Formats: sequence, structure tokens, C-alpha cells
Amino acid sequence: MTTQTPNLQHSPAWRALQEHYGEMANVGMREFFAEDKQRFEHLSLQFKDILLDYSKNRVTAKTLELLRDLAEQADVPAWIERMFNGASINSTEQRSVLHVALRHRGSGSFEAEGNDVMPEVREVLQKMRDFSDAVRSGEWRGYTDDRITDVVNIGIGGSDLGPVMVTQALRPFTAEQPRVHFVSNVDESQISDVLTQLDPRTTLFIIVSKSFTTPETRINANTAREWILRSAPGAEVLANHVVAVTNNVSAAREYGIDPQNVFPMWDWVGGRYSLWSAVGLSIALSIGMDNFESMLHGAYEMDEHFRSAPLHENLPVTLALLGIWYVNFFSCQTQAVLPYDQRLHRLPAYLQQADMESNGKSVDRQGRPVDYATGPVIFGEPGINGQHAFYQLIHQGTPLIPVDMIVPIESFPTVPQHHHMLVASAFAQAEALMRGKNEAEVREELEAAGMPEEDQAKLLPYKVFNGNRPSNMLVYKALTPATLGRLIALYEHKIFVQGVIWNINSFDQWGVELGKQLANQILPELDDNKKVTSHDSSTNGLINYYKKSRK
Ligand code: G6Q
Repeated sequence: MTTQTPNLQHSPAWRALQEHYGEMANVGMREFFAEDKQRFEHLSLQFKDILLDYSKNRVTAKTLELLRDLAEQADVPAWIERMFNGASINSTEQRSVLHVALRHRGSGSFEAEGNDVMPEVREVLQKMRDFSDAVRSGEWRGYTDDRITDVVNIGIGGSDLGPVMVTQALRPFTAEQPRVHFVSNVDESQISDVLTQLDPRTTLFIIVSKSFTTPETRINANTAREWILRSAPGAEVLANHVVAVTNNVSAAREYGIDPQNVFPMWDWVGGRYSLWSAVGLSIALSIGMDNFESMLHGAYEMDEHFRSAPLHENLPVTLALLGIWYVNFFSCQTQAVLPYDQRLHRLPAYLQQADMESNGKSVDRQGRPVDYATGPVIFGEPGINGQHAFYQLIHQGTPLIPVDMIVPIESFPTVPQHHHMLVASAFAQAEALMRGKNEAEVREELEAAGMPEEDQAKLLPYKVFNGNRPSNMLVYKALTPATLGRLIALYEHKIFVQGVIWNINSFDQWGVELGKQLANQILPELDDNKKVTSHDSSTNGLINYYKKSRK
């Protein structure tokens, strides 16, 4: 492995960008568009049915060249190959990172620790197909010989967010049955709200837990088991109603899941990158295995593009470099994801985990604290709704917030009046963010409305939009399984490239451990009514207040 430049900020490519930022900080995008009438053609890329217009960014050809120098300096092309070749790039956990193998459609092999993983991947895909076909056709039945009408996915984090997002996104491809539900939170209200609508005789649970030790998932799984057994003749009925997806097959067996009903996954798949594995079983049950495989195919196509396209034509690399430009040179701390597609309403939450858990790191690959910013805060909501909520801050607030807008050309069903309004709004927002409205334009507008000059002067500062606010526009034909696969893979690879440039490990998540450890200490302290004194005064105070106040 190549050694990274010891201090990124003193590296030649970084310094060149820093210097260039000095020239760019105050230049307006309006000027770029005035100078280059073909800026859209020059700064947009197309891959299959996805168009990326990145012309509304505060970049020139020189900026892009310098950013690509940074990518070369960080050895991005070699890191891409390392990932695809199964090197242990998740260095703190000594694991390969092979979610790309899960959607590999060619005849090639992928090696993790010297073993080709493809035979097992194909075997599990076949098992998913057999199972999902059986449930969907009614061949798989509940213990009373009734057909399965509802499936409940019990899992959290990476074992939940992907399947939730995808099943919502691909609603037009779902069959009427089985209906798919999700339970993730340990808050009992979620599982009870789901179960009250269901009949245990026609419900199937998928317990999804890579580790099979996650307490939230285990508690929910116990509740599900009790719920089935309450009206069942004996524990043997569980074989018809509970399956598991896990890397810890023995724990699933111990828990009482029929070995036939266990779908394996592997330690070279990170939770937040796992929807392509059997973690996506709820997706397959919902949209059918053919559609699930189309999604894999779409992702595979993006993988091939990522691996082979030169940096200047590479969509994930381009998105990653633009992000670096804003985070590290414009000091942006946030990034908005705004899908103008209601079916993608869980995409911001999904990407929040994918990005923030991957790149929310402050120690580099050599174990040193970094002295530059890494992953931004990701947030977002579906397009039009966000406009009526938080866009004010994006337009006129003090922080600079780069946005990604994600827009379909067609939606299912397309009702032109609705869809035109949606698309017009997305394009208008990006235009407004870029152009803004200057004093002269505001004055002209107020004058045309007949406002007296004195009132104009008072109102003017509030009505000015400085503009020059960046956006990427991702436009795709329609949200099919293949397009969604491409879109998710695009973001996964963007995140990876940024992690490489920041010289961090995007594939571990030690930051989630401490809170879990402390919760395990507090949990037994809630069992009695004794006063707790072992923590700081705030934590003691909260625990004691809770104990005193509960019934
Ligand atoms: C994802 C994270 C995390 C994980 C959950 C569930 O990358 O590691 O979100 O997916 O904590 O873990 P289990 O699947 O092991 O229950």
C-alpha cells in the first residue's frame, strides 16, 4: 500500500487548491454562465439514464483539474482497485470491503482473504429466489396452512434503513401481497403498532442482524416470537414464521431458528452496504427476485463505470471531488440531499447513515488525528416539502450548503399537472440558488409593484438573495430497480472516494460503541428504586428523576 502524504494540508495538490480558492472565493457563478454559453454541456455527465449536471458549482476548468490532481495524489484509482481486489481496506477490522461482489453480474471472481466469494454469493441469491418465490406464490404457508400476507423485517441501522428506503422507492413494483413492514426501534410502540394490524397465522418475520447480538433486534425478535406462540400449538410453528439473515449462524440456531431458514451474510459486507445481500430479503419479497436482480444489475453497471471511467468522466469521483471542494476549502459543514421524488423520501435518511457513519471520522489511517474537516452533516427531505420548510436557510442563511437535487423525468403514474410542477420547482430552486437576486433586480421589482421609494429602501436588504449557492442536479428517466441500484452505488462510491482523499477508513464505526457500553451500565441501574450516584451529576440526576417519576 502506498503511504499517504503525512500532512494532507501541506501536500502539493492541497496547497494548489488552497491558493486557487483565494481566486475563487468571491467569484460569482453568474459570471461563469455569462462567459461560457455552453457551461451545461461542458459540466455535465451522463451515465446510462442518469444525467449529472454539475455546472451550478463554484468551479472552473482549473478547479476541476486541481481537484483531480488531488484524487491522483491520494491514489484514488489504485484504491478503487484495492477495494475490487478484496484487499483488507477496512484496516481497523482487518476486513475486505466487497459489497461490489454482491452485485457482480459477470463471470469474474472476488477474493476475500484468498477465497473466491462468488460461489457463496450466488448460492445465497438462489436461496433468496427460492424462498421469495415460494412465499409470493403461496407455496410457503403458515402453520394453519394459510398464505403469508405480511412480512415484518426486524433489524436496525444497516439491517433496516436500506430495505426500508428501497421498498418505499419501488412501490410501483411491489405485489399486493405480501405487504412488508419494518420494526427497528426498541421503543415498544413501533412493534405493537405493526402487530396490531396483523394475524400471527399469516405473518412471517425476518430477523436481520449481521452480528445477531444487537439488543434492540433481539428484544423485538423475542416479542415477535411470544406474539406468534401466544396462539400457536407449539414452538415448532416458528419454522413457518421466522427466518433470519446473519453472519452469526450459530447464534441464530441457538435462538431457535430452523437452520434451513437462515440466510448467511459475510463479515466483508458492512451493515450500511448490505442491502445487496440477503439483508435485502424483504426487498425481494416485496418486488420479486427478478426486480431485485435488476437492482443488482444497475449497481453493477455503476461499479463498472466507477472502475473504468477516467476521473474526469467518472460520476462518483466528480461528486466526491465537488464535496471535498466545499467541505475543505469553503468550510461547508453540511450537505443537503433533496429528492424531487416522493418515493425516495427515505433516501436522505439512508444516505445520512451511509455517509455520516462512513466518513464521520477524525483519525487517519495511520492512527493520527486529522487536522482538516472530513464528512459533512447530511440532511434532507423530499423536494417540494423541503421548499416549504427549511430552504429559507439554504437561500438566505449564513452557512453555505451545497445541495444535491434528484429529479425523475417520469414518475409512476405520471400525471402531467403534478409532475410538471415538481420538475419546474426543482429546476427553479437550483436556478434561484445560483442566480440569487441582486439589489438592482429587487429595486426594479418593487418599483414595478408601485412601492414608494422610502419603503423600498427599508425592505430591500431582506429581499436580496446573494445567490452563488451550489447545487448538483441528478436527473434520471424513471425510478426503476436498475436506476435505483445505479443511484445508490453512485453515492456509495462517492463516499469511498472522499474517505480515500481524507485518508480515513470509511468502513468501520467505532464511534457508535461508547454509548452502547454506557447504556449497558445504566440498564441494570433502572431495575430498582435506589438512588444512583456513580455517574456525573447530570446523568445521576436524570436517572434518579426517571426512577422517581415513573409509576
Ligand atoms: C452499519 C452499522 C450499524 C449496524 C446495526 C445493526 O454499518 O454497523 O448500523 O448495521 O448496528 O447491526 P446488526 O446487523 O449486527 O444487528
